Amino acid sequence: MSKPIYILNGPNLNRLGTREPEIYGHTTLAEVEVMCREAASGHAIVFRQSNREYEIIDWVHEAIEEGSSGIIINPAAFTFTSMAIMDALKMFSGPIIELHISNIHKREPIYHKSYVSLVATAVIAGLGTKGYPVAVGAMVEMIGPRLAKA
Ligand code: CA2
Repeated sequence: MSKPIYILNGPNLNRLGTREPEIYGHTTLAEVEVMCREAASGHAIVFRQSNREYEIIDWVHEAIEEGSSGIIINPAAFTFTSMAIMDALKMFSGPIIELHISNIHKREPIYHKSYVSLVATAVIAGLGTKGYPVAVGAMVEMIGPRLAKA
């Protein structure tokens, strides 16, 4: 049985679907979680959100200790500030997909320098919330099919 894919979400994403729909759309994070589970082809998913940097770091450590098969992370504003999340991700040996709902490169210069991109296997940005199931599909391809229990 493969180990879970961790999908981690950073600050304010618990409010997704409630403001700036022209950038982030109308879909809520709970609906995004459902989309991810549907795209997972039977792989286990751990889906979490926090407004606290330390909690995201602890979850990366948990993913490492659990032997998680891959991490998908939307670090939100921590993308541009957190060397600590970058350092934690560096310790993870599996694939990492950095995900953004908006195309951060099309936005103001403060959104252009991602610490997480320096350690990510791949980056998805600008697909809206549909980027999440796309990331899950890509992750499933990278880690291979779910193995049935012997
Ligand atoms: O596009 C993304 O997914 C971002 O990671 C979202 C972050 C922003 O700081 C990044 O530059 C790009 C902001 C998340 C704000 O959360 C929201 C809360 C309510 C409605 C919409 C977004």
